[in-house]
Amino acid sequence: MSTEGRVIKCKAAVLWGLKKPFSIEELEVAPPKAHEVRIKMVDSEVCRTDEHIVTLLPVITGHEAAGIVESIGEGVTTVKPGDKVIPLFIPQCGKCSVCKHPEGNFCLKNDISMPRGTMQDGTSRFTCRRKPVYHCLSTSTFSQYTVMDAISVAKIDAASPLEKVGLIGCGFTTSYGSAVKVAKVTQGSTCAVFGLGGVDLSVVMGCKAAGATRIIGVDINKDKFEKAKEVGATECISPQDFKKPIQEILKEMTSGGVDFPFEVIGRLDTMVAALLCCQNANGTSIIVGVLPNFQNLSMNPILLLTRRTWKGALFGGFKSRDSVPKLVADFMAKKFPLDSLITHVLPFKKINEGFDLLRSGKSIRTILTF
Ligand code: CND
Ligand code: ZN
Ligand code: ZN
Repeated sequence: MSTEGRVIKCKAAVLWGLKKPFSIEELEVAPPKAHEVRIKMVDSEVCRTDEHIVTLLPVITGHEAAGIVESIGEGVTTVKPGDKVIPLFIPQCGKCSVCKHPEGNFCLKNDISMPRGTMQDGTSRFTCRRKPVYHCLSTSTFSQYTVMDAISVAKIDAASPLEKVGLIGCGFTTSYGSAVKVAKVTQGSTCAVFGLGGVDLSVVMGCKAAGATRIIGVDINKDKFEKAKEVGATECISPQDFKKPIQEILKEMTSGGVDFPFEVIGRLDTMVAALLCCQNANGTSIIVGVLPNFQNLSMNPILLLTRRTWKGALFGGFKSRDSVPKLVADFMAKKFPLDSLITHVLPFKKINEGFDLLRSGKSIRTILTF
C-alpha cells in the first residue's frame, strides 16, 4: 500500500536532553507539504557536529546520510519518488544574495545561524509521544523517514552506492573543500591538520591532492596516526609528547610557521594554536571544527596585522545542491576514495554504540544502516 499523503509511523533516534543517550522511539512523520520531500533513509553517519549543534529539544539530529525519495509535496520539480538523494545541511535556494554570489555557499535559508528546528514554513513534521519534535540542520537523518525542504536535497546518480556516498553529505566534502576550495592549498606548501578524526582525514587527502609537500597531523590519540599516514600525512605528532605549546613545536619544525594550519577538532585552545603556528606574513589558518554551544574566542589583532589570513567555512565552501551530484560523479569515476574513512558499520538501533565509538576515539566514520 502506498504511503504517499499519509502519516508514516517509523523508528527514530530522539534526543530528549543534552548529553543524554538517544532513545529509539516510534515517530510519526507527516507527509511533505508544498516544496518539501519525504525521504526513506538508507544510511546515516555519526559526526561530531551532531553533538555540538544541539540547542532545541526534543530533537532528531543526523546530517550526513543518503536515502531514497518516498514522496514529494506540491511544486517539487527537482526530485521524484524513487530518486536517490543526499540531504544537505546547508540548503541552496538559488535566489538569495549568497546563492547568487559565485563563491557563496552559506545560503540565507540555512537553519544554522539562528536555529529554528523546523521546516522553512516554521512548523515540524515530526511527532513523538504526542509532542512535536524539532528538526535539526534541516536534515534530521537519524530517523527511518525524514521530511526536508526541496532546497536542501541533492539528487544523485541512480547507480551510486548509497552506503558510501552518504559521506559526501558532510565529512568528506567539508574537509576536502576546506583544503582545495577554502584554503586553496598551494603546490609545495606545508600544512598542519589539528585532529585526525573522520572529518579531519579528508583534509589530509585534500592537502595531498593540492600538492602540499609536508602534511603534519596533530592528535592526542596516537592510534589515529597510522590511518592519517595512509591517506597522506607525512608526519604525525602528539601535543602531549612536548613540554612547549604545540604551536611553538610546529613553528620550529617548519622554520617559522606553517603555511596552512587547519583546526578540525572544535576546541578553543586548538583554534588559537592553529592561528599561532601559522606563517605570519602570508599563511592561512582555517577553522573547520565547530565549537560546542556557540562559544566565543578572543585573539590579539596583531596576529592579523602581520598579514596572516584567518578563515573558516561550512561544507568546504561548496554550493551544496550544485556540488554534491558532481562530487558523487567524481567518486564514481574513482577520483577519490571513501572506503578508508569507514571503520564501522552498525544497525541504526545501535546509534548510541556509534557515538561511544566516536567519543572513545575508536572510529573514524561509523555508518548506521536502516
Ligand atoms: P572526531 O572526534 O572524529 O575527530 C576529532 C579528533 O581530534 C580526534 O581524533 C581526537 O583525538 C582529536 N583531539 C581531541 N582533542 C584534541 C586536542 N586537544 N589536541 C589534538 N587532537 C585532539 O570528530 P569529527 O572528525 O567527526 O569532527 C571534527 C570537527 O569537525 C568537529 O568539531 C565537528 O563539529 C566539525 C565539523 C565541521 C563541519 C563544517 O562544515 N565545518 C562539518 N562537520 C563537522
Ligand atoms: Zn540561498
Ligand atoms: Zn558533519
